[in-house]
Amino acid sequence: MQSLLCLLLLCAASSRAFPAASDPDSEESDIQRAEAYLKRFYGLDTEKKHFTRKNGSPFSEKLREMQEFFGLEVTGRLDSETLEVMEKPRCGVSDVARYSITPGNPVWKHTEITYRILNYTPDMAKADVDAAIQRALNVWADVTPLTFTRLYEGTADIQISFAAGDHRDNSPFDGPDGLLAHAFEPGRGIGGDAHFDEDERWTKGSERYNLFLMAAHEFGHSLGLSHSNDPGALMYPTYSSTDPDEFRLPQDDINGIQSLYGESKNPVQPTGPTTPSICDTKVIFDAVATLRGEMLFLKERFFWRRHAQYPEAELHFIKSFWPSLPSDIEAAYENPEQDEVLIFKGSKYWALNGYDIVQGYPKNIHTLGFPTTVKKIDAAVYNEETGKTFFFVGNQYWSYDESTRTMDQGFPKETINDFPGIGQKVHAVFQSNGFLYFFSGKYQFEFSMKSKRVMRVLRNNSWLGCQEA
Ligand SMILES: [Ca+2]
Ligand SMILES: [Ca+2]
Ligand SMILES: [Ca+2]
Ligand SMILES: [Zn+2]
Ligand SMILES: [Zn+2]
Repeated sequence: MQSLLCLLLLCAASSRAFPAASDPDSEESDIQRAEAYLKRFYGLDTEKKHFTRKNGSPFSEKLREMQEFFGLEVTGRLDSETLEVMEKPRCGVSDVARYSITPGNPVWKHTEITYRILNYTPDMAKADVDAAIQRALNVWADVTPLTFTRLYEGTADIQISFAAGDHRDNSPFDGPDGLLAHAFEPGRGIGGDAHFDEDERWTKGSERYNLFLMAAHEFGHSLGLSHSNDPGALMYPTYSSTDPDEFRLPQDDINGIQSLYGESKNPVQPTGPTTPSICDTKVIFDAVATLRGEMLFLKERFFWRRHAQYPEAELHFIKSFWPSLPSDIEAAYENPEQDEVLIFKGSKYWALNGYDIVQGYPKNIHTLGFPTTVKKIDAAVYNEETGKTFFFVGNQYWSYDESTRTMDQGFPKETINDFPGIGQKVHAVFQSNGFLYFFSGKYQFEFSMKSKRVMRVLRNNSWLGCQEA
């Protein structure tokens, strides 16, 4: 388990830095793995005569379909990015609607749904399994008129079980990782049932794989939802990198389930988080920092990673790169001399060295010399020319000397006095080519350090590479 996680992180860290392996043996096995993936999740028919992988062949067409679904560059070629996504642990249900001939999705005709837990995993206490299943069903009950009643005998609509390998439904599991679980759409018999791969280690905490998160996803299928291509959605096919304690059902899933069953009877309709868009011109970033020539734009559970050679920024979960970091980061800056990115939230801060968190962190911001009246940092940026880091707090800023590791005398000062034009609270700031880019409310200000003035006002999303007109 631990080694898979490291492998994934390594892949993520190195995918852009190194070309894909060109060893012909590994290339052939990559292609075979890709074929198996497309066969299972995209209905690729490998039994057809004259099967080829040429451009325009069924293989490359299905590959394009898969690349489009996951928001990858649509090339029809098996590149390292595509392989990386195929390696991710995921749900066993296909990404294309299985009964495309039947219009609409099958749904339950009754609202009082029954469920039964047929057996338990030895990985968790029974009471914890019961609680995870119940909470996962409540995720859906909270936003629909559906109710879930537990049966202890007989046949329920949703029969829940743990099984390993072949378990007689023509959809065998595959040992640890890979396929984690699957569920059947509403219907009689096996319809609605949810199966969890017993070869996984199921947990109630944040370690992989959290049973509640996976069950909430599977019950979406049990109720008639198919996979969503919104990377922030619960119904996205790969295992969610969300803190189970902070989980809230995303709006995309609420819209999906309500289109099948209608709104909840609750007088206040629940709403959920939406996945940020690179085309939102007024996006408010929590923090922005550079990282080894790339740019990181942090927002809620996510960050965009902008690589100079690629036209569009990629959206990732913070947790999929740094599992122990919280969401809603408040400030971040890169200190290239130390090769560290410092991340701030509340009175805590973390030092990242690439994809590792430096030992001994988080630390308290007051160890940097802030008085106890400072409860959090709004934005931070390192100035390469002076070796000073500016911390912005409200309408004031502080200057920290990285070489002596002390706060400079005479601070805080009013931001507007030293950065004319930057009068509001600073949400995020970073440095590039001698300019500071201040994000303040709906606008971004390009501030020249030389001439000490704002040169341009930009849209907040100007760095993300939105392709829309
Ligand atoms: Ca059933
Ligand atoms: Ca598995
Ligand atoms: Ca901020
Ligand atoms: Zn699924
Ligand atoms: Zn099964």
